[in-house]
Amino acid sequence: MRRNVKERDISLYPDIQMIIRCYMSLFLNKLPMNTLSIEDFISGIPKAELHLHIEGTFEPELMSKIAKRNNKKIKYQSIEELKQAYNFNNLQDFLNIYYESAGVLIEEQDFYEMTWAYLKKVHTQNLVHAEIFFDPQTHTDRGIKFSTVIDGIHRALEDARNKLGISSKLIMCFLRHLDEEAAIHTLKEALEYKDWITAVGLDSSEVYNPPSKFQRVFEKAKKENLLTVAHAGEEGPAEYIWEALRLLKVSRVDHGNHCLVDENLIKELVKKKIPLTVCPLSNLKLKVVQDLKQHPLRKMMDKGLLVTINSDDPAYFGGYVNENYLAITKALNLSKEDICQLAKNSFAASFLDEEKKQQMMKQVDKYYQENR
Ligand code: ES4
Ligand code: ZN
Repeated sequence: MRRNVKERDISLYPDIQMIIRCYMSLFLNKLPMNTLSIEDFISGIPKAELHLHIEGTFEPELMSKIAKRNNKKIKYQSIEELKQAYNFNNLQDFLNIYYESAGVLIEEQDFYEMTWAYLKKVHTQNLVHAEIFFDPQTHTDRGIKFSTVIDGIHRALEDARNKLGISSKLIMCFLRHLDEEAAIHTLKEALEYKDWITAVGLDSSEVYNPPSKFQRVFEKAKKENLLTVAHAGEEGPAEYIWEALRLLKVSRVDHGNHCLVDENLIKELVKKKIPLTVCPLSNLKLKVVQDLKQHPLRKMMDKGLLVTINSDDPAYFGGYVNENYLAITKALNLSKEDICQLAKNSFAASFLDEEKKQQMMKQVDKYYQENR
């Protein structure tokens, strides 16, 4: 791991380092007594996750346990064989396995356990706020009741709020490979649980399923005071990001990588402060980028875009939120200041109220002052 020159040079001489630090902290009140490694710095910083599919947190071990309990067969002979199938060439390769695996979820308790496992995991990563997608149609199309899905997820979110101190918002996604009528039907079912849902989103196969296909259902959701977000510009073109802004009136764009080919679009996103929820390990696994060193995050930050780091489908893409921060930090040589900016962005871009956002951003600043 590369550190900046000043840190690397003095780290060769621990005694001298300590003397210099004592001197500087006493007289200049600048450097703290001990400096965290970049891994520990990332691990400890308070952060929010804004792009996370709950079905994408379903780890093979839990999947296997729930499949047995429900007498469901999974296609693969062993957990190892299943994990080996996680070798995707594109979004569709991944989605095929993701939908298949979700098929073992039957009871409310199953949805609870999957959600609770995720929250317990990220609690160890100092995640303090999560805005979570769920895909009701993946389950209702198999005969699972909408209430079974949302009751289980909601119960785990409440437990996390009470026992782990993690706050959360729920975002219901429409599957864009299905038609708009199906989305409208799903929205109607969801309205019974309006108090539990903050926003609607759009996910699944992007190419040939543009945001314009869902303009009416998003208008209906807006009329019900739901916020809107949409996956756009992951595999699809910049034009889909324009459509998400103009037709779906989104508050955030999920992914948004392909905005960089269109200077006018960048200007619009910057001017309107529309956040992009970027997912580095997802982009690598689904070959949206060939190498993390070529990831556009740095360019996005330099352009003044409000970007955040997220894990998307951590059970499939090889890392939760901290692993995403660390991988992109190493690939692009991000500094602690950059990481601090990204953590602050995660709150600024969230659906928390303004007072809470300010409070959390102050906490990040304090952490940075104490650990830089
Ligand atoms: C997804 Cl990475 C990604 N893109 C689109 N839809 C999704 N659903 C779950 N993960
Ligand atoms: Zn996603």
